[in-house]
Amino acid sequence: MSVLAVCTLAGPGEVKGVINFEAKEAGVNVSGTVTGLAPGQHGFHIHQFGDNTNGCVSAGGHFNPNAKTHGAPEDEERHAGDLGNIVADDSGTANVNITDRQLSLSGPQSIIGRSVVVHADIDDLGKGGHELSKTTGNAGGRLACGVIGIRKA
Ligand SMILES: [Cu+2]
Ligand SMILES: [Zn+2]
Repeated sequence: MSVLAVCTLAGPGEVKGVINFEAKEAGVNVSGTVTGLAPGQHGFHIHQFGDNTNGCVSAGGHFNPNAKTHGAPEDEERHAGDLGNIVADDSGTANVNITDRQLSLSGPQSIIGRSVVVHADIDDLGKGGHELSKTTGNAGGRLACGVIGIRKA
């Protein structure tokens, strides 16, 4: 039976959503909807801690179990948590459907118990030349976050 996980996104503002995770042959499928965004691209990552005690700040940095630098989802050199950007339409809704080979829902690098974070700005995927490009993609503030948990089937 495949492992299912889910994350409810919330923050101090209007942004919210639900993201589902399912382990498949081709990788982990990440799907769901985020609403309340400004139209355009927003950085979308798995962060290290499933801790929201001080809001999304407590989620820490990008989940990076292999000590890599920040990159694009298709890069070999990337944080495991680097899922790139989601794109909100004119109504502020982003429909997410990503299949990622570096994510795992089991074993020592499982993302269960960690956080999803949606950012205010675009993730430059490590290529923006900003001092933060190689750590965060310079994706700006944290609009919403949530802890990834095991989903009721
Ligand atoms: Cu992030
Ligand atoms: Zn990263």
